[in-house]
Amino acid sequence: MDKTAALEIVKPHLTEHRYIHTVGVMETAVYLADKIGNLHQNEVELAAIFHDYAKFRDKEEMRSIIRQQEYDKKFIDYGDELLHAPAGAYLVKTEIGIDNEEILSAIFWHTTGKEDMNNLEKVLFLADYIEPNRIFPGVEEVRRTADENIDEAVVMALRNTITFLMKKQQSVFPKTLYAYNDMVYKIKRKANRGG
Ligand code: DGI
Ligand code: FE
Ligand code: FE
Repeated sequence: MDKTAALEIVKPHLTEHRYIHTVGVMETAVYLADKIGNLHQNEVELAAIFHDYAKFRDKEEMRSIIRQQEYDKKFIDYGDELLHAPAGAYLVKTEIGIDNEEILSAIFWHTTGKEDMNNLEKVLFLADYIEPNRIFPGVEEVRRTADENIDEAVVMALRNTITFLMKKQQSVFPKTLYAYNDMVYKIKRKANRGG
């Protein structure tokens, strides 16, 4: 499926605001992927185009998908904002017919992150955070960092999200903390080895 066809398919599922966000994520993800170098552009585009596919689905429908597929129950317990990522991955597979596991995994983890993220998972997670239509405190610093070092930028995005949730007295999905710890550890280990 090419990007034009994918955008036409996703459009009726999104509000105009969310569609504009989606195009921003797509362009940012391709930009970040170019820096990394070893990703397939079409996979990057499709992951980005469909990442918020389920954003406006009925919450109970999404909960029932998570139960039926036996995904981690914590996706239901830690706040409704998390539902659209795993439910979206499932619906993109079953309704759109995308069965590329890399794309599906990037969509599945795009909200929370997880430990040991691969390049496509990092690119989508970060692009979702820094695409040009995002405006919130700290985003400009993450954008600048993304130009220099994608891993450092992912850590900043994770740190900001965790801090934001904590300030609002909200719980933090465990995998988000694992993602943060895992990447901080790997960046330190790399620095200690001298590159
Ligand atoms: O779907 P988007 O708005 O483009 O972005 P997203 O999929 O990253 O969702 C952002 C929302 O998810 C935002 O309200 C914060 C929330 N969120 C992200 N990580 C966690 C989280 N909420 C909880 N409870 N726990 C998390 O770890
Ligand atoms: Fe999302
Ligand atoms: Fe998004």
